[in-house]
Amino acid sequence: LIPWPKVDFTKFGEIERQPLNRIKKLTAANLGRNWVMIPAVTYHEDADITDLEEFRVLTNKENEKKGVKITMLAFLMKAAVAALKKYPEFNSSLDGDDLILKKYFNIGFAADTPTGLVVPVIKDADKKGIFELAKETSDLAALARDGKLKPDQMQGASFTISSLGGIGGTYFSPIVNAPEVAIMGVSKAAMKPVWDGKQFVPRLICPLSLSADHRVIDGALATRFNVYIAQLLADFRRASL
Ligand code: CAO
Repeated sequence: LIPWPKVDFTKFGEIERQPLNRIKKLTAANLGRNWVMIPAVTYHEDADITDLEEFRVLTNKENEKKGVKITMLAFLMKAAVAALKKYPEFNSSLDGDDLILKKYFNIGFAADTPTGLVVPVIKDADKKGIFELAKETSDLAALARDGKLKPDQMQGASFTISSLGGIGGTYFSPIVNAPEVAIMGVSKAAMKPVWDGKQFVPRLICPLSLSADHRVIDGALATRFNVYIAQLLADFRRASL
């Protein structure tokens, strides 16, 4: 690689120098390595979450007194666990010429904080219900924002979800969080006209973007995984099959 350009920016105008904090330095080193070393491809899919969002809003109304709001992220985690069980290659890591298949389901989620990006981890997400997942993600996100996450609360993820849906966006290409082999990006759901065979009907469509390490996961498998997640989100009864 040729050296990074060294420029005296003061020649062109006023500047301010800000040293990167510890989190930003760590993130930069990790993301830089992952971007260069992982041959990742991003696969996009649209999930119809009209009925799920209606159920989420209704359930939250019925449980107002419970003090926990169920979130789309909790359903995404549940759907991810079901898809990881169906397609175990996604719950793996490369170790030399071996693939390590994990029998546990720890789901990391990207959390935006004032000091940078951190990834808290929900341990044993397969053993937790939607309310529990929602409560734990919101507690961990609050700890993350306050800079109070302990190292073990950020370790051991086997798959990561990066949800930007509360902010906006249509699709994006998340960077795989090594040594994991895939990451699911979620953007903002929007009402879209969908053809039902006779007419266009308004449906709430959520964009999903799955980046996967091509050394482990080929395009057909990634697309099957995405299609399955979209089917689960469209009709969550499938998760009980
Ligand atoms: N589509 C549409 N709306 C969505 C949505 C989606 N996919 N996901 C969440 N929302 C809405 C919710 O309905 C909620 O709306 P109301 O306030 O009207 O109820 C609002 O967004 C907030 O949602 P939430 O409380 O469920 O929180 P969240 O899931 O959006 O966020 C967290 C939690 C921790 C993921 C978030 O705070 C965060 O940090 N996101 C950024 C992650 C990030 O930086 N990723 C990039 C990493 S790579 O650079």
